[in-house]
Amino acid sequence: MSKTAAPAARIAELRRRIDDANHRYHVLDDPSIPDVEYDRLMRELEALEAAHPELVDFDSPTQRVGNAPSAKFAEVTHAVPMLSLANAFTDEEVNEFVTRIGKETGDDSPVFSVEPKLDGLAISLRYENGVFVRGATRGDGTTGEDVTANLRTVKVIPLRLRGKALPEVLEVRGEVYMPRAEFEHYNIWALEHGEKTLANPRNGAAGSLRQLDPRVTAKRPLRFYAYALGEVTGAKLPATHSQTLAWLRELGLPVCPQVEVAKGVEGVLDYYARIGAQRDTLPYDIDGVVYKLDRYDQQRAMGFVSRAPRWALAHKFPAQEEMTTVESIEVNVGRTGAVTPWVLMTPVHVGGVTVTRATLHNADQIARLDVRVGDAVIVRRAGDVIPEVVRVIEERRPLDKRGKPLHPPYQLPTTCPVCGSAVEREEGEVVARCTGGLFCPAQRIQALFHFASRRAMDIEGMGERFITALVEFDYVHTVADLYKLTVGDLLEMKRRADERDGTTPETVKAGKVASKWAENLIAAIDASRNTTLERLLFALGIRDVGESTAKTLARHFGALDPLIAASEEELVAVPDVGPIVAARIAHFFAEQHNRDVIAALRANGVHWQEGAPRRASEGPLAGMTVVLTGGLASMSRDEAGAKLEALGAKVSGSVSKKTGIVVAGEAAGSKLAKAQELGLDIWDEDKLLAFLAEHGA
Ligand code: 5U1
Repeated sequence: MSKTAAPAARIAELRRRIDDANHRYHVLDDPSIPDVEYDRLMRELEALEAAHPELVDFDSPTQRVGNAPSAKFAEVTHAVPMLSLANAFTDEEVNEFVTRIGKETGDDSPVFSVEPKLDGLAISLRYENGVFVRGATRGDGTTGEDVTANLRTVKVIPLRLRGKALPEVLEVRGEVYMPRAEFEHYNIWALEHGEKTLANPRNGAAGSLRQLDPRVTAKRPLRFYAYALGEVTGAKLPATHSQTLAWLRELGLPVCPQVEVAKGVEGVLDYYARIGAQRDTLPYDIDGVVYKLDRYDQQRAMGFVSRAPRWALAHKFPAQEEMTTVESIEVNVGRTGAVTPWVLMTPVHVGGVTVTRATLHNADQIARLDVRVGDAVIVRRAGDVIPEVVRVIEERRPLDKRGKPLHPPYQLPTTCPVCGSAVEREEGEVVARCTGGLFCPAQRIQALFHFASRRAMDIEGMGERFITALVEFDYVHTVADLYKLTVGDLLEMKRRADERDGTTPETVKAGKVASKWAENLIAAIDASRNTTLERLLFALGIRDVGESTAKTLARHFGALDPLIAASEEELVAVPDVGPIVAARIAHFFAEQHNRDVIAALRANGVHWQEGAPRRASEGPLAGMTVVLTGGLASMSRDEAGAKLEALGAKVSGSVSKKTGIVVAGEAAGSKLAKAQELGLDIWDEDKLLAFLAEHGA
């Protein structure tokens, strides 16, 4: 249809094409048109609707974000109550559940639909004749809050269902959640834009939906997975839950890709173990898995007890949140001077590990939580991330005789507890920093620790105790001083540290062990002199220059001096370097003391190979993102990554629709599965080797 066709017809076509592109992009993860084309269609639709306001429809893709914040949410009575789930924590409880079903249905190996239990917020979506008309929170199960305007901003939630035979009424229940990576990205963005950061993905999801202004929700990276039905009229339901999920997918609703069917108790426990093993690598937080009897006739036979179906069970992973008491509030001073508050707590067992410390992130978080000494707090440990305080239980706050809190609100120190320099917080920054720079021993220790770390200069044996002693006894002021150390220095320093700590006795054997230790360490320092430009750049600890940026800079400039001489404009031209990072790099090299350190490193024999600049637009894999997964027989993944990068590729750790090639080695797992699901180009090791050989890498 041409653009000159009647506006109503063109508007209908644009809406259909945009809805289709949204579905392909957000639900199927398989974009059909480039972003620029999408933007163009959207702009054309907006212009047409602006010119013909009488044609604007509530379900138009332009109408996702309204602009009137509401004063409060209206109440919604659910046509069919939103259920809760019985919980199980042990295999025995799961066994009892399956046995009970076996007895009551006569099926001794029943089939279950098995699903991850997402850690988000349960909601209900109501579609009438295919159009999304209302969305509500679970509330108490009978009455929830009307959050329609906010849910309309969640792009994976279709405003109109797909297909021809649509039910008159379809209520879909599911979970709104925030993917872990998107949560991290959001917080980085929020820090850069002076907005409040989110405490964790679950709070992020729940808090975002409860915003009175949908424009705020629209900025939050929310997703949704459907997992159950509410009221349905005007449609014949399938016979099983798994078929229902397939039907919901056809209607354009997102369903979690990890949903499976499993048979009997062995099947469900196997699923529990597999999902448990993948838990830290899944893109979203979960707190267990859910088993649902698949056949609806069997579900009906089992019925309900109060609000929980007897045909479903949540099998929870060990708790990742526990309650404990704050014993003191301390601060750490990091490599860049960042002052990070944390709490020392009464030891508590969380998710299988005893924890005594939890981070409070920054002053904003302290203010938001109002954590005080003596408070009872909920601490949360997710995957291998640092435990964090998520909530204070205010009712348990210790009070004095007059009923006033025993401890005042906590304030960050105004001077650095390590070096006494002022602690300052720049305008618009969330993080407060010690202004002592390398004068501050804490910053010096962290800078050395980072410099020596495996992915930087890779100096084996430089543990924290040793580095602390080097700084405390004044053997090194800058990282370049490491290369002036002698075996004699190390032995002398060790003797002083032992004397002070009253540790090792002076025996001949101890003396020999110490000599060997010192010789090994000096040899490791010596070996690190021969390095690469990208390792050196990462090791220097320039703020916001991580491994990936260091690699890009090394490739782009080829040598250190042109990078030192580069202006901010030249730096912004480097892929993935934005104005803030460009300013940080330029500022770092403009400081005379940093240039002195680099000169001293060179003078002390640190060297690396330099070459011609290689811009990202060069090489046979230029512009291509490659993910390596599984084990390779012929080389390590790091080596393969370096070779691919030398051919222009960007090597990434996660698979997405933007990934160009996935190299799958031995025992590749969830990344390979995702690549297959997205229909990406997948190479085995032979294909990789042939490609590298063909391009002389
Ligand atoms: N994955 C999943 N989570 N979840 C929560 N399925 C599921 N089902 C639920 C709930 C409360 O309830 C159904 C049994 C209706």
